[in-house]
Amino acid sequence: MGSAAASPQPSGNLTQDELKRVAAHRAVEFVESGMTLGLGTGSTAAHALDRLGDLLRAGALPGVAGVPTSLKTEAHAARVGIPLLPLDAASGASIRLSIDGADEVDPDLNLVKGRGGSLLREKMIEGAGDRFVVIVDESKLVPRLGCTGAVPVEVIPFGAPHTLGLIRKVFDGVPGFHARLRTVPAANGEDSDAPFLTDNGNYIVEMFFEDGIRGDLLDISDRLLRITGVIEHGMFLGMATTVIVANKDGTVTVIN
Ligand code: ABF
Repeated sequence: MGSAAASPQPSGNLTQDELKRVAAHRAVEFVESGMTLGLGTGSTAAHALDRLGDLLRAGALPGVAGVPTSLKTEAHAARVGIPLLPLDAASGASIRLSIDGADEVDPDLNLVKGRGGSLLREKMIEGAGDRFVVIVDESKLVPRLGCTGAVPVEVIPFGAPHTLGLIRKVFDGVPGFHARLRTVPAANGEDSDAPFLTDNGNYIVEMFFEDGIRGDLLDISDRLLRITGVIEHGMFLGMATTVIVANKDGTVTVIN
C-alpha cells in the first residue's frame, strides 16, 4: 500500500451513504478551474457529480468539463449542469483527473470495478487521464480482490456461453470458483434468463471466488484478455493514483 494520511472530519454516526459523500467531497477538492474530468459511475461518484454541479452553478471552477463513464452519469451530469465532452483522441489526452468509486480496493490499490456494469467505459476514460482518484467508504477495503462479490467481465453477446466456458477454463481447479452470465431480475424480482446489457450492448460474465483471487493478477488479466470474445474485465490493476477512504469513525484517509 502507498503512503496514507488521515485527517479528521466531523465525527458521529455517519451512514454508509454519508461516508460516500464525505469521500466524494474530499476528491472534488482536487478539481481546479479549466480541468477536463473523467466522471465516474455509481452511488459514490454521484455525490461527486452533485458537488461539482453545485460548485459550477455557483461560478466556481470555470472551464471544468467532464467525460462521462456511463449513460447514467451522462444524464446525471447534464442534469446538474456539468458541461460534457466525448472521449475522443483530443479529450482523452487532456483528462487531468478522474473521480470514481470502486467495489473493492486491495492493499496495493488494485480495484474491482464494474458491478454497476460500466467497467469498459470506466477503464477507457480513467486509464486515459493523468490522475485517477478512487473514492470509497471503509467497507470496500479488502485483503484480496474478489473477496466480497463478483468480478465482472464484459463479453460480446455472440457466442457468450462459449466465451463463458473459456473463462471457466482459466480458473480450472480453483476451489470454489464459479462464473455465470449476469441476468436482469424479472419484474417480480425473481431470477430471469434475460441477459444484462451494458451501455455498449454487451453481456457481463460474473466470476466468483471462494476467498478472493489468489495468484498473479497481471497474469490472470492477460489470460482473460487473450480470450477472443472477452472485451475487458473489472480488475483495475495499477490504475488508481489516489484512494480516498471515508472511515467509520468519521476520519478520511488519503492513500497515494
Ligand atoms: C462504479 O460504481 C463501479 O465501477 C463500481 O461498480 C461502483 C461502485 O459503486 P458504489 O459507489 O455505488 O458503491 O464506480
